[in-house]
Amino acid sequence: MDKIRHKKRGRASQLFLIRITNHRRKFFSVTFPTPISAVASATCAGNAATASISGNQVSVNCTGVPNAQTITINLTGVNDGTNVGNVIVPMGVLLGDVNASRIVTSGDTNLRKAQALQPVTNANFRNDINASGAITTGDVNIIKQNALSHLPP
Ligand SMILES: [Ca+2]
Repeated sequence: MDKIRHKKRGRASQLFLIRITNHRRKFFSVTFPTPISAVASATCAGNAATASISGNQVSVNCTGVPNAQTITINLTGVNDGTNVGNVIVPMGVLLGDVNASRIVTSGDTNLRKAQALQPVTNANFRNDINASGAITTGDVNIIKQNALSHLPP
């Protein structure tokens, strides 16, 4: 299950979404309503990150992301050619929460089992928790190890 969040920030007309595109690399992208020409800097959970721009999408490569916390992705100096501003995106990170329910339960185990041995795609990559490139019992073990861990309210 893909994790897509719609957030409204700043100007009422400004809408963007964040999507985890590749959790192996802690790689996130933020989509803006207009093409972006520059981003001055990026951080994830306070750690320096790299940002790359493709049209109206800014991809952020995060490192040192803590588990079971709501982290903040900060983009400073986001420039769309007309406006320059900073963008703050809060995002929950929870290892083993395959179904994005904000808590690790048997529901995550069941969803992972349904994807067992399927090829890892953009649609089911959340099930490959250990980033091995395959959906196996190793992923279930991580869910079990993190059972009942949850994001803060
Ligand atoms: Ca869950």
